[in-house]
Amino acid sequence: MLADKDRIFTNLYGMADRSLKGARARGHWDGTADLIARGRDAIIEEMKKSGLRGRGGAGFPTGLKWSFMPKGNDGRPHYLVVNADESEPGTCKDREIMRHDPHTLIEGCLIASFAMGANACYIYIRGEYIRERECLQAAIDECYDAGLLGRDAAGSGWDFDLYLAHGAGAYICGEETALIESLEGKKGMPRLKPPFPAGVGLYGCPTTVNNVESIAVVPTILRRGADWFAGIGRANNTGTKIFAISGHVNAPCVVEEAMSITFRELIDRHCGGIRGGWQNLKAVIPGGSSVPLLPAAAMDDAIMDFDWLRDQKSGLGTAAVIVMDQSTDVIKAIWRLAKFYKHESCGQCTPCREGTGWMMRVMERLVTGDAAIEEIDMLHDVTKQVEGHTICALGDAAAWPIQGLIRHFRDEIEDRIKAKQKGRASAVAAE
Ligand code: L3W
Ligand code: SF4
Repeated sequence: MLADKDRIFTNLYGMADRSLKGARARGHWDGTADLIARGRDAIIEEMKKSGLRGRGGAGFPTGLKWSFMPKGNDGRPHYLVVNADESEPGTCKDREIMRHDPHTLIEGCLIASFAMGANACYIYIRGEYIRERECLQAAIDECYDAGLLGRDAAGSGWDFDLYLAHGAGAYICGEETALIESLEGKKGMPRLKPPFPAGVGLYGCPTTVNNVESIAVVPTILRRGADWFAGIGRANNTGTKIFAISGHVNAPCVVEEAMSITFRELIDRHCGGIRGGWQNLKAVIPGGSSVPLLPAAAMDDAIMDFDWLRDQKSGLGTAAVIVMDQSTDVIKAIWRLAKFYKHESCGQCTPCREGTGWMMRVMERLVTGDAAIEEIDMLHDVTKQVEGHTICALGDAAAWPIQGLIRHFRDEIEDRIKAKQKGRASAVAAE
């Protein structure tokens, strides 16, 4: 369990003043120039030591990612891009940071940009986040007025500009290279990787794309030290983590907790338990719609972190925990996700463009029971044809929830098909 003194996001619920004055009172922007004076290499080393892994879904080590940025000056500007296109179903954690704690993100942008030699940073914010955009812009304006951004930002000697760019409602623009395309004014379509953005990113220049939460924790890690951050959670899964818990719990919430907290403690402590009691739990999607669901039995001793959930063939993803009780039609729930991915596919690669539609249509028949039993294996085969064969991870994200459904709820799918067949046979006999 996370002690109050270890919370990074001290205004997650908007109970305090989110303005610069309030943020300063809570310790933000305190000695920023001194943190920067440590130098690029020292900052990147400290981030590596902290063990921070990206909070946007992939869990890639943040310090390592920063170290991919070229060290020397090859004449190209460097950029930091903050991925605030929070669109993963179930995910609403970055929203709370931008609404209520924008200064920790802005200070993080300055420090991270300095560490990577970037004089400019773009925050790409989800188009629907209008209120968050206004909060963030107001905070950015305050920072320019106070000399924390712009020339000699925060007295650090580093010139730094921060821009806010608005998305237009496409989920795929949360994929880092589609986001870059969109920032460049083009249609948001993912690029092939490699080259990775660190080599060829925004306008062909070295770019690092990081999630909002990943950047917002940077100032506190540097102030309190990598060892403090690494001491929370467990090896390879360190630090604090914001969970967004929705669905059939008594009190859905967004909460900052220790990484590797057990599922049971997370739900009992912060959500008042499962609706109807723990025996009523049916399944959980532990990390946003892109990771496979797990059945109740697997959640008994579940540890909410990257490695434990990966070992269960699921994942921490964005830490959007979607809880489903016994009243849930899990087949229909996964069909709804299949529909989402079909709608959000950018269509540029065949396995995803065709596969998402195909998977959605079979899922539709599984929901009503109007499928043949053999179609379950056929559907699984199709997910395997899509997985790993596409330009970006959306193809995998569309395949994995269906694989999870078949892995854990095959009986329920078969029962529905058999019940439908039996119903049909009885109707024919009655005629
Ligand atoms: C340089 C190398 N850079 C990897 C960088 C890469 C990226 C990061 C992670 O997808 C996942 C996806 C969604 N040299 C590098 C390198 N990098 N090798 O490291 O890369 P990768 O490919 O593992 O993941 P990704 O493409 O960033 C992200 C899943 O997250 N997801 C989706 C979340 C959606 C949101 C949202 O709503 N905005 O976050 C949730 O689980 O399915 O698997 O930066 O460049 N050799
Ligand atoms: Fe577009 Fe899907 Fe291919 Fe990604 S996997 S590039 S979303 S068609």
